[in-house]
Amino acid sequence: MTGARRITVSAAQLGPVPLAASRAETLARLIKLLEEAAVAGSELVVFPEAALTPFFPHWLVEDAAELNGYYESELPGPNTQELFDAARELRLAFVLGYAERTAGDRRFNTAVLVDEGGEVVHRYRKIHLPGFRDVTPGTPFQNLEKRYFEVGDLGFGVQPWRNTTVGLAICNDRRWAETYRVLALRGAKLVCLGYNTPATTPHLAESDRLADFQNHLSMQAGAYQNSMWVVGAAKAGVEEGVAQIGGSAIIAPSGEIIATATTRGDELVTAEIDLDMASRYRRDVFNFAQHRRPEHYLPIVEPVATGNEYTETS
Ligand code: ING
Repeated sequence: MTGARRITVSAAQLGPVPLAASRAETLARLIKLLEEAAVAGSELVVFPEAALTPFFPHWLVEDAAELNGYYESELPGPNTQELFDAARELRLAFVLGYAERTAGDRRFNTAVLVDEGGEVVHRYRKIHLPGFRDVTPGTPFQNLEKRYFEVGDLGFGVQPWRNTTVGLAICNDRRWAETYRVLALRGAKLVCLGYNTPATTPHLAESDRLADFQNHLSMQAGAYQNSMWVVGAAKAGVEEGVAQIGGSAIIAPSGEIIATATTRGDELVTAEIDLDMASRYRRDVFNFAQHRRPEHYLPIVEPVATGNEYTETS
């Protein structure tokens, strides 16, 4: 396709990050994936959510010093400088998910876009925090993101990068239609997101058999309904006793999965993507200006009570 705007991108799936692993050992795995991406001709590498540490919201951490050890107070900093240096040397841009602790001791589940010059050019703080503030007794693992993170305060921003516009999201965000629609309304054509997704959901066991399906469903629907490319990178495998899905994928504005991981370990998933496909679908199918009519979506007619509305007690 002559003149098309084609770039090569990678989802850098990670297997488990054990508690026993040193920060240096983990960082070496990310750098190895960067090097693989450079050999594959990739220009942007997407790492998972919480890529530098185990996903500590899966358990209760009561010791303050231990808890602080999971966050980064500076980026780049002592735990990430080598990654930034390697990416800059390889002229690779990357997205990194990590636990952020601000100078004012505010804590967020964060992802940053770092350009090929090693500059943090965009930051996103996770808005849809699943799970709870307090421990759920009797479940095999927890999700305490509401305990360890604040709701993101940056909204869904977009960042021009190379000849496209990038938006970031994190994990549970990908399940919510608003994530993609708001990014699309703001001009994003490429959404990069990382996730740590358990293969079982203690509060909704019936969905367990659908964990992989609902992962791809969420990203494929978001990509198609908003004419976007979506790159999703998993932290996969059994991490501190919690089995997590893989399924890292590169998904086209057509909704098709054009590349996906086949393991639950460290695995680079790379594809050359045609950015103009996003423009074609936005021009012909999801042309917001021509076809979308938000002014007609309201007022919502109050539903006539039929007696089968969902209530907490039903
Ligand atoms: N993890 C999970 C996710 O959204 C989850 C939590 C799993 C919520 C399954 C609902 C159903 O993929 C994170 N970290 O958000």
